[in-house]
Amino acid sequence: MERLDGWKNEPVRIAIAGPSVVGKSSFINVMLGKSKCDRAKVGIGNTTQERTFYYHPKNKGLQFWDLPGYGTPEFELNEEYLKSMRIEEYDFVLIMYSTVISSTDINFARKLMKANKMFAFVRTKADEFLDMKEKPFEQWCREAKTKCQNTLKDKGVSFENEKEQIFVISNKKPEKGDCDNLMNFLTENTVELKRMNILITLRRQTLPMIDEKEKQLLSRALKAAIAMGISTHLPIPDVDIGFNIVLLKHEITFYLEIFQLDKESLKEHSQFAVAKLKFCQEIIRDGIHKFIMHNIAKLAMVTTFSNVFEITIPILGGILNESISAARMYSFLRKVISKLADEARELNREQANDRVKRNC
Ligand SMILES: Nc1nc2c(ncn2[C@@H]2O[C@H](COP(=O)(O)OP(=O)(O)O)[C@@H](O)[C@H]2O)c(=O)[nH]1
Ligand SMILES: [Mg+2]
Repeated sequence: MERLDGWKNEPVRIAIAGPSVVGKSSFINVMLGKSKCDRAKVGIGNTTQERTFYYHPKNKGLQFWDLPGYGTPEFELNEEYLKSMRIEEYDFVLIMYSTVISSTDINFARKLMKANKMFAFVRTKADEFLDMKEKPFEQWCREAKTKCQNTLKDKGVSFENEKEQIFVISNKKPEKGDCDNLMNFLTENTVELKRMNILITLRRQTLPMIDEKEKQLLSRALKAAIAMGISTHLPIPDVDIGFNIVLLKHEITFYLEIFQLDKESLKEHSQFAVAKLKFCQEIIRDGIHKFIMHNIAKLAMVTTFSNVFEITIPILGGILNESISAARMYSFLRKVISKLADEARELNREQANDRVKRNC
């Protein structure tokens, strides 16, 4: 199991930079969810005096570093600032601005380019333009991005993937604008070993994130199943999985949390939506142990093959047993993962419908 959880030792560090009062601390609070995390202090002045990091209590692997706003007499953007902020340590730097990009922001971006750091520009407070009479919100967002892109181009700041590294968001209404795109961007651009840290922590769950979670978990399930198959020599097709039940419980608990379908996370949704999630309701109602005992035979359909192997090739039985029991575990875990992924998608759709209804 330790090897499976190797990603925990590879934290993702994201620096949130920009001048004061643009919404850096508010953004961190949106990303980590409102309920349980240590909230970043939001204010009207220089509320952040030194770099501070925040993580979700359940996962220390995704760290948001709240940097003191630059461009003030206290924090001029110079070599000393970059040194004390330890710019070299971050995986991503998000440069936040709220109305226009300043020459200080551009200088900062240039320094990041020089240091080969991945960065993106994020315009906050988009909600202030939600109910404009002149143009629809989506059009305003597109124009804001093009404007930012042109300004940067004029000043010689270029991205690998131009349009995709400029985001327009609202911390007050994260469902509007690019907040979800920004989370997808962070996930997509993180190396595989670190990716789980982003996936497990961010409270908003987009459809591409659910797909990615499913993919990552399937590859993890294969490793877990092999570990289980090797760690115990199961008498096949006996359903008594003894020691492996502990490992299976660990895996399924983890999947529920990853898809945000655990008991705690479900409390944040309407009972109407949650009632539709039959599969995870069954796990929660029966308890994971009972669920495994009831379902392992039904969901792991390779049992018949194992009988044949045992009868026909008794000498190779030992070796085959290992791979077959691994195959059974994998088949079981795969089905649990895909059913949970489907329910996470369903919940996502319900939430979207709910938002549309509330906005009507
Ligand atoms: N309307 C609106 N206000 C925001 C948004 N983000 C932050 N604010 C407000 O802007 C002020 C400064 O926010 P804060 O997060 O402390 O900014 P920081 O100094 O960059 O960390 C606070 O009053 C926030 O409530 C946003 O997206 N929309
Ligand atoms: Mg702040």
